[in-house]
Amino acid sequence: MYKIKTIELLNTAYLPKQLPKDMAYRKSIAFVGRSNVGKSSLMNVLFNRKMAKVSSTPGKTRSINFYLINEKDYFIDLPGYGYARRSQEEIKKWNTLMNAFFSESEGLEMLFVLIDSRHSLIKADDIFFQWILEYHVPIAIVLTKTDKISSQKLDLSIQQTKALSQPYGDFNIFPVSCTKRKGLNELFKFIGDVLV
Ligand SMILES: Nc1nc2c(ncn2[C@@H]2O[C@H](COP(=O)(O)OP(=O)(O)O)[C@@H](O)[C@H]2O)c(=O)[nH]1
Ligand SMILES: [Mg+2]
Repeated sequence: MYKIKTIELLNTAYLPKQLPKDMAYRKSIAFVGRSNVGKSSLMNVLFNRKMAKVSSTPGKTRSINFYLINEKDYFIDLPGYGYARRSQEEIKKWNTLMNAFFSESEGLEMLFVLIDSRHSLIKADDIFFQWILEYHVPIAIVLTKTDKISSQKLDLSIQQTKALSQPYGDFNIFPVSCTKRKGLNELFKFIGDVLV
């Protein structure tokens, strides 16, 4: 079980040159997903305090935020993808920054890809999975907002997510609800195994 004792927002990078030098050797986990999938909410419940901004306007975060946890590990908040109203210029910036990040992320022990449990994988997620494949990073899926669907629908969503993500790998799937605080223990246990 991973226990968070201290949290410090150490670094915010908008450009590749702003990425922290120690990210190559610090053990880290990162979170990514479509805009509005519930990434900030999940990080806040994991942190048990409001560090990440929960937004009503999607597509706001364009930076990579590095949270130093327990003075040794990084929890990394990556900018969302699949936001329809993003300009070509912004997409290019996202690509450049994310490419630089994943090219230097030897310390990355797990990338959590957040998927909305109501929709499972949609086109934007497929595009991301295809893009991330070449970096060979370990991936796990977090199904978010499970309080919004029935338990039968959730079972279906898990099966569907397993099937749709199969072409990209055999990933662990963690269903969570931030509002109902469900599935968090399983996630912390997994994080504990990952960041030994
Ligand atoms: N019902 C429900 N709503 C959620 C949950 N997680 C996030 N939300 C809502 O979804 C919206 C987007 O959340 P946010 O964390 O800002 O998403 P982000 O853009 O991925 O960082 C907000 O209105 C949240 O309150 C959840 O587990 N259950
Ligand atoms: Mg956010």
